[in-house]
Amino acid sequence: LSQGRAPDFDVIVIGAGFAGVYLLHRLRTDGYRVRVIEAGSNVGGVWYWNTYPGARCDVESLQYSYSFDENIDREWQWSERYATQPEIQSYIEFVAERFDLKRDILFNTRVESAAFDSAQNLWTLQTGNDQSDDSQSVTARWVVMATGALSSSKMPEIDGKDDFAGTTFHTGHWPREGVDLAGKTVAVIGTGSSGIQAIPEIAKQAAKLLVFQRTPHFSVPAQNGPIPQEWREQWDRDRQALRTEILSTRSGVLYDYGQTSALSVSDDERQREYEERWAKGGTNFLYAYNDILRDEDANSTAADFVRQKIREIVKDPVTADRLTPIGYPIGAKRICVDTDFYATFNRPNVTLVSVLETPIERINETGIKTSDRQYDVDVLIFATGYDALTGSLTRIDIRGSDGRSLKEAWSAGPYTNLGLMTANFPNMFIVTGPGSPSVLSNMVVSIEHDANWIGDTLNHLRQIGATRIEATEASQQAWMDHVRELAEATLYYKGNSWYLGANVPGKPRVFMPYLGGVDVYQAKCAEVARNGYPGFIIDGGRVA
Ligand code: NA7
Repeated sequence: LSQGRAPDFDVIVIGAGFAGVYLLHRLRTDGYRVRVIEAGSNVGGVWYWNTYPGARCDVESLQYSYSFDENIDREWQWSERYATQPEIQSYIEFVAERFDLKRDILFNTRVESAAFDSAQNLWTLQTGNDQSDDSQSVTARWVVMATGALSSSKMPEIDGKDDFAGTTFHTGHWPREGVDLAGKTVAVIGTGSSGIQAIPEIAKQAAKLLVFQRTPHFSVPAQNGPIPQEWREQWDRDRQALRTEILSTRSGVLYDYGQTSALSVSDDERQREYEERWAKGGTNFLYAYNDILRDEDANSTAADFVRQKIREIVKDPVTADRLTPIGYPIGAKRICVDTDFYATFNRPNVTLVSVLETPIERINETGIKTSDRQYDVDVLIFATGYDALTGSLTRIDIRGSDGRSLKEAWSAGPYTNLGLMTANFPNMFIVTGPGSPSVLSNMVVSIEHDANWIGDTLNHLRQIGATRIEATEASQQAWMDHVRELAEATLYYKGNSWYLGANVPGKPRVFMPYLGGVDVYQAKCAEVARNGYPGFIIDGGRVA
């Protein structure tokens, strides 16, 4: 680069999911030259890739949607309480079209590397695509990683994965042309949220379904259906007030947050409360009392209730036993929300294999070999999860101001100030990054917040004529200590979850989401901006 060359763009946003789509609209409206780079052929992000049968959101549709434009909010009518993947995908496309966003999105293009030039304060990105070996180079002053917290899929460490001769894929890369499962013997490995949503649908299509489960997960019923008329009317009437109320909650979701301890009420009353919440459906169940995620005894009351439900629903006692989660608190691994998951095991064409009892030895040409037998299958589906929060960032070769890669900088765990920036990677912002509420909040609410904070920050920098901002090492150390302390005070710390990186061998055990609440988090971010960005360095130390 010649000295002083203007960057190709003011901002490059990586990813065109909920975050990238809104960022493009917001930053373009504010007058920036923005380019979004997206690996898929359309907008949507995880909702573009996760086309497996049964894929659906487990936050209510009315709340899992943008708030920034009242017109789109009014115009779009969700058909169900919990929207399906196709409906969410159509919604994101509808928004992209409304604001004519696609003309500034480069599709079918992957960012392979990004390097910061400290002399000129700009980023150079190398991109590639699956169709050719060509690599393009593009520069920008600012880069926003809108790459998703659960978008880097994770294959299991099982020998012989490549030997399988039949059809095989990960739920996060379901074949776009669809798969015909009729008459087939299908195996699903993994029973987290994706598996639990897909399994009941696959069971209806396939001749035979084998489910390979490692840890049984806790799941509550969605009780999905049409949006109740009175709720829809209330939403239409009080939309603004409800949207504001959402921001005053811990999770960015209007739940019925119980204010008392589970241990402060009688057994009968507690049972009634859990029954009521079970019948209403959704993760609201976990908020029945204020100490379910803090106190082991309180937690056991909720966990035992779900265990009892499993025994009631599943007819074969051995299968019921295998499906029953033990040894970790409910909620410590992300709670799943299902439609007929447990009842699916009453179908004659469905078999549960516990790999804790009979471990998978290897995958071979015809199927799966466990310690006790061979299972021949036509289709092998991995519902084995994601390298959460950091995976989509560290798989890009990102080099900061000292030439070090992000992967190296985060080798002992991710460090960010407020989840938004990391030291030595100036001018790079992260949306819903590690250290922010992210996956423990309503993602759309957190995405809009982060995008607005980034937009406001860029406006501030433009106003003062600054070309560089970075987080300090001290601020991110303090912030991540705070994130850890908050987590240590809860039962979230007691599960082998992807919140802790436990599902990826070798990943440092660091609790990544911020647990202080969406309300508190957003107030803290606003305060930092208001106070002139303490914890960040602007233009090498100039006082803003
Ligand atoms: P999850 O929740 O990480 O689930 C992955 C599942 O795959 C889980 O049951 C794992 O068991 C299982 N798994 C992983 N590796 C193996 C091996 N080697 N053998 C057997 N089973 C294995 O991912 P999801 O896609 O379901 O959900 C991710 C999030 O996306 C979800 O929470 C929503 O927020 C959206 P384990 O529990 O590790 O024993």
